Formats: sequence, structure tokens, C-alpha cells
Amino acid sequence: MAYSKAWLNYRVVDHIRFPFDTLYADTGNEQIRIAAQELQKAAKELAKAKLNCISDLAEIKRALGKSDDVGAAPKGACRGAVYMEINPDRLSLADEEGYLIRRQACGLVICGGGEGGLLYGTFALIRIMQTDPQLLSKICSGKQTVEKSPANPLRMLNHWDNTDGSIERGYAGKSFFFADHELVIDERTRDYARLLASVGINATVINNVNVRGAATELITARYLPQLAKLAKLFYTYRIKLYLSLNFAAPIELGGLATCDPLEQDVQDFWKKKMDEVYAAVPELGGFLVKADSEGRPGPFTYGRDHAQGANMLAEAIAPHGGNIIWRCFVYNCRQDWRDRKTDRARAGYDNFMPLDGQFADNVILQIKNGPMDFQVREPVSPLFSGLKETNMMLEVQAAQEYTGQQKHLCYLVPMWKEVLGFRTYAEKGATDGADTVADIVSGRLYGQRNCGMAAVANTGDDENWTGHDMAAANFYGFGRLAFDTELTAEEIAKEWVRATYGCDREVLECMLPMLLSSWEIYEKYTSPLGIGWMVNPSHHYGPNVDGYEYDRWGTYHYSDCHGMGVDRTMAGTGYVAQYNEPNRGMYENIESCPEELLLFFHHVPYTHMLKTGKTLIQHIYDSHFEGAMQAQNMLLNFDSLKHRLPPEVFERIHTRLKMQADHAKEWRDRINTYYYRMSGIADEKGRTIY
Ligand code: GCW
Repeated sequence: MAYSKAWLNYRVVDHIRFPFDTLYADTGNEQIRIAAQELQKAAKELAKAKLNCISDLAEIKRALGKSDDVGAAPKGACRGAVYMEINPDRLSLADEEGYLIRRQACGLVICGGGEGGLLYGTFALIRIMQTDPQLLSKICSGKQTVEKSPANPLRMLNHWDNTDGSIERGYAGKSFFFADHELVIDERTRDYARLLASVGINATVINNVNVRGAATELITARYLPQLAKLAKLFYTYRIKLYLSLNFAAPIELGGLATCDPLEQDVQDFWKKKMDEVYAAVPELGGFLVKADSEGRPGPFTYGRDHAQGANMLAEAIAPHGGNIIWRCFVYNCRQDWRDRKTDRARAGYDNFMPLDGQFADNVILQIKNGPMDFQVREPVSPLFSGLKETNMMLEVQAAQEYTGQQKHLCYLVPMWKEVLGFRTYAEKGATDGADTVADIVSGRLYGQRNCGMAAVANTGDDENWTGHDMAAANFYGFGRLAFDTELTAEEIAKEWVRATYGCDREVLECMLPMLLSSWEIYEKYTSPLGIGWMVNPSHHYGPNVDGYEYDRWGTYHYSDCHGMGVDRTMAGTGYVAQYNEPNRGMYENIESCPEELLLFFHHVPYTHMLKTGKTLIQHIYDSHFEGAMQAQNMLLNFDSLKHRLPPEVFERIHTRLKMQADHAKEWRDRINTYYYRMSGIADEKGRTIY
């Protein structure tokens, strides 16, 4: 299927000056060769500059030998050269993945701390060519240097692709990794790897965490040769291939009667299995495991805990240098809705906190950003505040399962920024302000090296990769943010628009506010104030206030004729106790609880006065009317781009925005009507409620 190049779709940028005609690069090294090819391609397509590549190691060494010759080129020097070099000594921070771009007398030098750094430095230069001609000319003239190292060691995508080609929670077509239970490796696979490398993603899990049926066999001889090929291809772009595995494989593949992690037979099965897999696929990064969660097998069946389960796999994989990434999405999904004491939000912490310090060094706990499940607004998972001696990874969802399913525009980087910036008040080691989630998952706070960020991917085989063209900003944004958590949501959005659509001011002026307001707009017309859910069961699209109210999933709003919300204070489920002070007190007290999370933490009467001076019920009405109107306005504003975008791109986005505007009205009317009928309180402004 034909597909777009997304943000690597280079178009000539008229006003850029890229005054180079020779590239010195040691293309005998495969990674350097790839970086060189990328730069040549970009220079040609973006700046019409032909870069001749000279692979003359002696010349590179000679020219770069004098490390102090920074600055503008002296007269007569070879001004038209770009040099690629791998040399950790030149970087202020020794980091294999760090890079430095600077002008030296001999020419422009891209220096990587290692192969990864060179690749990221090359893509950084390309990005600057695409999006920031002024910075480019400063770099070329020696007025500015750029030096970066990734903030997070692991920057990973999780694909929920099934081997039959379907994608769980996929909103952009079918899988491009699997078809008919076979692996697919083609040109698109390479372009996928280029997209990842260009934003700094260095690991990817290609199959669904719900490993069922044929997928269990991915770790058998039938698939290993293809996996080896894929892992090799990915690794040329410095991406480690990971797989999801079935904890019950000893039973399903090994014919054992048990998968008890303390059984010798089970341990032997995994040791042998890991040896076999790594003999065939030496580049494999490791495995991602969903155990004892939503029906998946796990150690609980045998009365073992999650440290015992994870460590058993970790020990088997350790000789090969692999990691076990173990998800903390463990909760009781067979709850009785009548039981108001059991609180799903508590489950992650209750299950994993007692195990802090017990996990092996090559185990990383992967924790969803919130305690529930990727709702439009949730507090930050308290596990980040609690665990101190455990490797942690933050899991976010680029796939918009609960945020409009890539039919609605919802740019999620602002949400992820809030999560990263959340102060945990974890006691150990923190100097003031250095205890945010970003400090923890990057390893800065506790000195860990096995940690980082993961996103559930939002890609599929649709021609634009992400269904909604503008959902690609989440794909792009995740990578950029995981590499550099200091970037703002606005900087990332700007980069994405320019890289994708060129430096057209009108496109930027229209799309930037759309992206930046989209999360809030979506929240307003769906389920604001932290209440979440209210979607249709199973597929999770569209309004259904009671869709999950009398179900077993632990996701309730408890609306009655007086009020709504979940009491998670000490008088309620006690969930607030999982936070450190002062967060605990802030959430406990209805006056200090951030209003956007009011109904997450409190059961509140409709007549409760908010800080805006509005009652809760009036806020619900206003928010839904406003959100739906803003969705409609986005559609109208977007019309101004009719002649500024390729027609098919305009049409695709327009169609989705129209769908969103219509659907926002449905949300508005369903929610408002429900709460009018429930509360009997009319809208002060007398608008139509049915
Ligand atoms: O949000 C839920 C999804 C499931 C998913 C699960 C998880 C892959 O509805 O489809 O399963 O989360 O994160 O494991």
C-alpha cells in the first residue's frame, strides 16, 4: 500500500542556505553509512544541495584532529565540507547516544558519542534544516553549536499488533508488522525505523501484550529467522526489537503442567528458550510482559508474587543482556459494582509497593501514567511517588483509545508534559524540585540506568500512518519528548507542523492553536473534572454515561439525584494515602483539590460551588456547550487551509474534523440531558437540553 513519509517528507525550503558539497564519512561503518545516506537525501530534497561522500578516514582524522579549531572557516579552507565523526571525548557528557553539531575551521562537524549519537545528530541537523533556517545559518556560520544527550535511557513504542494483522485499539488500519500470522519486512519497515530514529526512539515492541494463540509461537523456530532479520534492520537504526511474551508459554509451548516461576522445570524451560532465541536473534532487547492482568496468566495462579515471576524471566535472560519489562496494570477486573470500598485506582500501588527493592536489575516496571487507564484526565500514578529501589518506566498511550480514537483531534503532548512535571515529593535524594516523574523515569533521582518512557503506538498501515493526519503529532511528539523532556508541547507541535507541511506561516498559524487546545476541548465535551469513562463498552468510542456503571471493571461515576464522583479520600476508599505529603493533603481536601480532578477524588453535590463561582451542574452544562462549540470552530477555522495543503490531506483532515464536530454535539446532548434528568436542575442559561 502506498504511504506518506510523514515528517520525513522533505520539501524544498526556499530560504535555506546549506553551503556544503562534500561529506566526509567513514561509510565502512554501517551506521555511519546510514547517517550519511540520510543527510545526502535530506540535503538534496530540502536544499537542492548535492553532497559528494568521501569515505577517507585519514582525511577525516587529519581535518578533525585539532579539536580546538572551532569557529568560522579561515580563508582558503575547505568550507564546503561536512564531517561525520564518532568521538565521545568531544562531548561534554560521555554518552553513546549524545551528539554535538558545530562549525569548525574545516567545515561542519556532526559528532556522535557513539553510533546512536551520530544518527540522532544527523537527524537533528535535518530537523533544523526543515524547521529552523535561522538556527541552521547560525550553526553553519559558527555562531551556535548544538549539543544534546537523551533524557531517558529507554524510549520505546509498544505496538498492540496481533499476528493475524489486526491491532488491539488500532485506529489507523491494520498492522504493517504482521499479516496472516507471518512477519512482514519490506520498504515500509525501513521507513518505520527511519521515523523512529529521526525522533530518537530506540526500542520497539511489535506484538500485543495480550499474547494469545499464534502469537505465543513468536519465540519458536518458525519465526526466529524473520525476527533476526527484523532485529538486524532495526538495529541499523539503533532500535532494539522487543517482544511481548506469554507467561504461560511453558504450558502452551513446553508441554509442562505449570508455569509456576519457582518450579525448576519452568525455570529450565525459560533458560533454554532464551538461549535458543538469543542464538538466533542476538540483537533482541528483551520482553514485555502483561501478567495477571485482564485474564492473562501470571504468578498469582501459583500463589507467587510479581517479583518472583519477573525475576525468574530476568534470570533466564540476564546472560544475554536482555531486559524484562513488567507491566503494573494489575487490578481486579471482576469487581462487584455494589462494592464501593474496592477501588481499582489503588490496585497498582497495593500490588507493587510491597515489592520495592525485590526486582532484579534487568527488570523494569512499566507504569501507566494514571492509576486507571489512559482517561482524558487522571492524577499521576502514585507508584512513581512510592517505589524507590525499582527501575521504572512511564507508559503513556499515543493510540487515542479514550481520547477520540484518532477520529477526534487530541494532541497529547501537553498531558504527558504535565505527568512528567508532577512533583512526587519522594523523600530520598531529592533536592528541591528534582523529584518529578521526569527525574524518576530518566534515572536522575535514583541513579538508575534501566528506565525511561514507553508509548502505546498509534500507527497502522493507513497511508498517513496514523488515521488522522494530525495524530502523527502524537507519534512524533512522543519520541521528541522522550528524548528531550525539557521541550515544550508548543515547540514540539511547531516542529511537527513545519517538518510535515513545510515552513508555511498560515499552516502553522492555523494548526498550532488547534493542536494546543485540542486536549482541553476534547475533555470539555466528554467527561471533565477527572470523572472519565462514560464510553460504550468494549470499543470505547462514543458517549454512554452508564456504559460501565454496572459492570465489573471498577470504573464508576456513582451519579445519583444529589451528586456524582468517587470518594477517594480517607473517609472513602483511602486512595489519597498512596501519595506523599503535600499531595495527599491537597487531594484529600475538596478546597485544595485541583478542580480538573475534583470528581476523581470526591463525591460532590451538584450544587457545590466551584472556584469559578459556578455550581458543579452549571459547570457540566457550560463545559459541554463550550467544548462542542470549540470543536465546531476548529472545523470552520481549518477551512482556511483549503488551498495550502495537498488536496487529499485537506480532505482527510476536514472529514475527521467534521466527524468530531458532529460527534461532540452528541456527547454534549447526551451528557447534559443525563445530568439534567438526574439532578432536576435547569441550565441557568436556558439552552436546549433534551
Ligand atoms: O486500556 C486497556 C485496553 C486493552 C489493553 C489494556 C492494557 C492490551 O482496553 O485493550 O490490552 O488496557 O493496557 O493491557
